[in-house]
Amino acid sequence: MAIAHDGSERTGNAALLAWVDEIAELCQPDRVEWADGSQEQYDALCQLMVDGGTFTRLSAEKRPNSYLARSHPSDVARVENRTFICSEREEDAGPTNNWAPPAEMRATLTEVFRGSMRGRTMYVIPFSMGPIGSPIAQIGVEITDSPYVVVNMQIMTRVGTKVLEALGNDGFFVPCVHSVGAPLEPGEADVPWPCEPNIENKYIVHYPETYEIWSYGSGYGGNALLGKKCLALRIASVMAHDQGWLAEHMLILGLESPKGEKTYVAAAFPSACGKTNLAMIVPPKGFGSWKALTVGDDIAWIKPAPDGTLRAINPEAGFFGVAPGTSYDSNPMAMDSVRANSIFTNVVLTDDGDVWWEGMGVEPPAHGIDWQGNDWTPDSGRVGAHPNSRFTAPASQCPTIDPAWEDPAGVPISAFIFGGRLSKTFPLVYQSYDWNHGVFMAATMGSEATAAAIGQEAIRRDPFAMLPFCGYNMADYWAHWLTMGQRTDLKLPKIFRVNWFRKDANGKFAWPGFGQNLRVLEWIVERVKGDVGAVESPFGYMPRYEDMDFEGLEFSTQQFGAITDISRIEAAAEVEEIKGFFAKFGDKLPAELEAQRQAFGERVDAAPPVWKVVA
Ligand code: O2Y
Ligand code: MN
Repeated sequence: MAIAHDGSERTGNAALLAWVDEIAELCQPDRVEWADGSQEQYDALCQLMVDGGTFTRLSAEKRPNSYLARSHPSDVARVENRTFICSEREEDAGPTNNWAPPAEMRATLTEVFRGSMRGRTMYVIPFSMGPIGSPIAQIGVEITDSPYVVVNMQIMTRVGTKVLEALGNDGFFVPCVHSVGAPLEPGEADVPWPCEPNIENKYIVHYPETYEIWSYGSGYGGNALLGKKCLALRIASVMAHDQGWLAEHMLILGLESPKGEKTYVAAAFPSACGKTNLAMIVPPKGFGSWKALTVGDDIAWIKPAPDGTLRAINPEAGFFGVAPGTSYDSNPMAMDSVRANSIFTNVVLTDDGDVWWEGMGVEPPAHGIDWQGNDWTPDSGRVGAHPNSRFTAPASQCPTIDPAWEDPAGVPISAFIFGGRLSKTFPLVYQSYDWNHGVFMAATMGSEATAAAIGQEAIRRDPFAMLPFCGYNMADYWAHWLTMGQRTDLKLPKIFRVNWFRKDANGKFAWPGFGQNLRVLEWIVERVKGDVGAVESPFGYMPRYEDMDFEGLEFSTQQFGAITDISRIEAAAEVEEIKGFFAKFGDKLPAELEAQRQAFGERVDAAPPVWKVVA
């Protein structure tokens, strides 16, 4: 018998009501509660979790209205080997995704989800990815048995009654079903972090043809907050392909020149390249006349506007950032964003009711409780915070949030920037010769392989930083980007690659990075406007020393050489390695990309043994 709930008082959307009934019937929760987006409901759910031991309320003085959660030790990150793209044909998922036949997966999941919410409340969360009503936004509805998910979704997305109003009686929504996979028998006590501890029993499943998401067994981050990686990237990348737009793993940054001109850029980086720091970059001392303003730190949805510009929204409303390494030195804006109204997961609890993590830039507490709930001291020989510990904070709390960050029309993108962590070969910055060359630069990006992986390939490729997030065949995704470049009605952004991580002959970073990266962004903005020079190199257009602004920074022409010289042998090795990488995509590889590889090879062959910006 269907469980009674007040859904029909909230929405006349018959498809939504029928789907909620169907999922309730399958998962057999004790009750159903709809998320209305109110502060009262948020506070009540937080209190429920404090009472149940999931949340610890932090000090009202030190972290007002903030909480700490500790996950189960087995449930600390996204589970890529249990993430599936279930397209009808295996080739449509492609060689970089796990594929399973959809009918088989549906049968498996029906059994896995049957009764999975017994003893729990099933929450229905209507959410908007993007400002409600924006032509670029999409509506999703997540069903979950985790109150932790509800409150995190309330920070990360726009949730509740207003979304149902925008959905109307026949609007489209992406259905997202989530269960922690820990039903309770009658009288059984709950645990602070229920989940399915066996990784083989976790499932993060996407049906790209029907735009559906099912997630089972994990309560953590990208596995459970289904608006983020599952909808905003994997499913949205398919929608974008179908509908002629772009769903990208990119930050969005507004750069204001001393003249007050605003230029927006979108940038993609693999993990561990300082993406969040760049999204909230603060101009360095002596370079204060440029301003940087944040629109988004992780995801960009970009649609052609009638005037041909590509306009981007941040589909999220909050930051789900990595805590370790975040400090007032590395990212003061993130630190200010988490001063209140935030949720911390798997960091250290200090004795005075605050939080601490490695790399926070403040002395560790003499004593605290670590991410696993154990007593911890700095000399315990263990980290206090899990390396993937997180903060969830409203984006509106970022002091440098861009005034247009919630503009339903989005912001016009003038440049795409792609990066990686590479200690040699790749210069600080270069611009593509044209759109197809830019797509080639992004398709082949990546970071240096760790010592363990060296031997197979020098660079771990992460095309467009989309490797775990592209919901279809990566080669078809490249083809989609190439197609966008053929549209004569579009004002296409210029494309750049950057590398903050080149090392000098002594093995030291050759570029100071962090706030100084704004100098590179200045060159990029001026290139977009056609206001600054460049020279042709084997990689692309590169700045000369005099094309960059080093005022206030001691940076010699020799140091500039250390981040711009190109070794012909190293570049030729890159041309060869890309051949092996492209081979994985077989016949699907767009011919334009192999042509770009060959043109790159010809430029490298024609270069002197050490190519220099000034010969
Ligand atoms: O580990 C997780 O579940 C989160 S992963 C994540 C979170 C915020 C932004 N980006 C990412 C990512 O993996 O790219
Ligand atoms: Mn990300």
